[in-house]
Amino acid sequence: MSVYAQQITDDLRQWLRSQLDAGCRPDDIVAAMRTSGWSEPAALYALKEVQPGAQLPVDIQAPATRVPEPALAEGVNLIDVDGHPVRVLMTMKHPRVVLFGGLLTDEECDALIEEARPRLARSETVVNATGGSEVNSARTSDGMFFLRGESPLIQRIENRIATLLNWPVKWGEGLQVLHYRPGAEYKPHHDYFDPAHSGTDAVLRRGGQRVGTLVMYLNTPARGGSTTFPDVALEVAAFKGNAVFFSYDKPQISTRTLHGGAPVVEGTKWVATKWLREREFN
Ligand code: PD2
Ligand code: ZN
Repeated sequence: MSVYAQQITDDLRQWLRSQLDAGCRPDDIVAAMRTSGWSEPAALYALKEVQPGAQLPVDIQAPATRVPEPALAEGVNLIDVDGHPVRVLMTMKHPRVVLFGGLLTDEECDALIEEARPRLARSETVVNATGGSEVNSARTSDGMFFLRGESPLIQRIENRIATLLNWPVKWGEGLQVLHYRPGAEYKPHHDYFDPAHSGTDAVLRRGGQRVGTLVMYLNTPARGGSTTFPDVALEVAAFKGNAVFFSYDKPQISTRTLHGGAPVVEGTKWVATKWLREREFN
């Protein structure tokens, strides 16, 4: 059984539909899923998703959404990620926030900036009504997206993130690099897509919700540019090579994951953001 067995993938949906089309009884389908590692509630939930009207034996609640999470046994302050040591500088439970030290080397930060620089353009934000994007005064940085696995450097960083956060590379969006000049900021927002907005359905078709964010600092701004979490009055200073991770198991403000990029006061700020989805993002 794969460790991701409890995740409802397109392959699973297809298999479930084929079983139902072939006239299999829900009980038998669930029994088959249980033999390959599914818990009964999760199997029933998956079945309900492909056949909303199905008569199932019990009333099903959605199982908790899995989220990315580093392997942090109690007291762990250093994680060896395939030979690369990553320090654990701070953890918080609610919101789930982990601050990593030395996730990227100085050379990796510099190289990422140089790969991104020629492709920077004014950053856009998602337009909730349509799911498209537009320039917005809440976000005054320049940015660009890499394709997943686009270069050997990107591959190396993506593999490290996947191992650190126990989340498959394919379930992540392409890396985004942002450059903030003095005065530039990213006003507080949530990274998940608001289910109440009409454009969200279209966005979710590609990989489901965002469930985690990793913001990697590629330089150390002279002053300003910290990442803030206003709900809990937390401020994370930007230091080259460090990264702040936070996760959200539902697209709700109760996750306390409102966060922003404070204005850069002096110097500039470079970050790379990796957003992680519920399932494969293509
Ligand atoms: O640059 C940041 O500190 C920041 C703050 C809030 C980045 C993001 N959000 C993001 O890329 O989502
Ligand atoms: Zn954000």
